[in-house]
Amino acid sequence: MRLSRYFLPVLKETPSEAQIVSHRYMLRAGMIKQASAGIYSWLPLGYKVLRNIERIVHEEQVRAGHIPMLMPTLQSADLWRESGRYDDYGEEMLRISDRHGRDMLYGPTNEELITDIFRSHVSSYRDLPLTLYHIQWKFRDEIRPRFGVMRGREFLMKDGYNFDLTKEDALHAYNRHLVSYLRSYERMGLQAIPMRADGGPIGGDYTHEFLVLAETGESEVFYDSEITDLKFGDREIDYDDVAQCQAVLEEFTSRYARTDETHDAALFDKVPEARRRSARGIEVGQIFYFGTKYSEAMGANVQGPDGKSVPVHMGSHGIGVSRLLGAIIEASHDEKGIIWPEGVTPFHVGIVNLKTGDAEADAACESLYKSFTALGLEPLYDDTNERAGGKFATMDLIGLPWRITVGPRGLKNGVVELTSRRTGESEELPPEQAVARITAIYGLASA
Ligand code: 5CA
Repeated sequence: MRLSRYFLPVLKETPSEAQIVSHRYMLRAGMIKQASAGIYSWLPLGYKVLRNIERIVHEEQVRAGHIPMLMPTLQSADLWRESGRYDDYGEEMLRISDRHGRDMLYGPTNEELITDIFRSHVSSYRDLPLTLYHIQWKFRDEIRPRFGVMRGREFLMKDGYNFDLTKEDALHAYNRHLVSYLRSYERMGLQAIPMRADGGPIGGDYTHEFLVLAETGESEVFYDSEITDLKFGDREIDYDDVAQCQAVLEEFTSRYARTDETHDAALFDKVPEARRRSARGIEVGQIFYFGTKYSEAMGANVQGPDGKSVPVHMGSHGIGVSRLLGAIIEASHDEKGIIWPEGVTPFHVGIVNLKTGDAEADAACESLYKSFTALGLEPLYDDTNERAGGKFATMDLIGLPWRITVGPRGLKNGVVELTSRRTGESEELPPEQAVARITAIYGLASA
């Protein structure tokens, strides 16, 4: 993309309404614009990152054997009356009536809708196990929407639902989700720690939240510091291997780690004092096993191997896709702006032309641009007439992990400058080598 043709409405001033750094940078970098309280338009740069996060979530869910689909945002109140949650959900639910006076609602989650789909089409244990998921907008009429996309009213969530014959099978589904979430967050450059939590309006008392530690987080958490040393990394995992998934769950949940809702001071005291931590965290996901809560209420039964009809065991599993943008920025920024991890960056590399209009500099930039594009990478080329200082400030603010600076002086010696946004370190090297370096970083074979 050429910056001269892009839509990147960068703000010079810090917006006064933004209280936390991720919200400030998302507004300043022209990623989002508030449409009304807790509801945002996703401008091109923000939209790109949102799509990248979605892609990682999809890839990891499909890898775990879960099946993508799409359910609507608007739902009929009748299904929620069946589960009993229409009255329970309270003021957070946005209730609407259509022209015929039918009660509708903007879905805050989808347990009812998916259970209805399941009971309409599945009646035998032979069709199990089954895990369906979608990535769809949700609406919760939060009393205090704040911090930009972090606590929105309209927000994008991945929600997945497993249907199993037995509790053991459903717990395996729970473990599969835990593993796939660890992988997903690490690919986004985040450490998200599973912590024992509370079921809330979803239900069930077996649930973990995934928390990214950050001072601006809304949750208070207590944990054994040893847990922060754990990494999933690139180990192989067979999602059908029950013991292997169980072992990962045990590895990541055996140490003390709880949100304030389930915090147990007596148990916490057993952790050696030097390792006891209390901190703030951002909840970026939650997994639940709730047994037959919805299947019993809504008659989602299957015929078991013995011919008896039994309600299925279920769980639901959510990732806060839009909230993750805020969480990633909270975890990865400096005083100049955002620092995107390679896995989610909106453009792979920025190209800064120090002297737009200079024939040699223009040609060198064009050549870099073409090389990256041919390799399937997306460069953002600043071909505007802005001063060099302004160009650098914009690149630093929008946080592309790599920048190539091209100017007449360097070109005389046959070199450009490659700069890491994270470390600030720069290196001069011939353009072809800069391309090779970047392609290697993104795991592609260079030309
Ligand atoms: N049905 C279950 C799992 S699919 C469910 O709704 N779980 S949840 O309530 O925990 O939401 C899942 C994730 O959505 C949360 O972990 C959080 O990351 C994100 N989320 C929840 N509320 C908001 C909100 N108001 N703004 C942005 N993200 C939110």
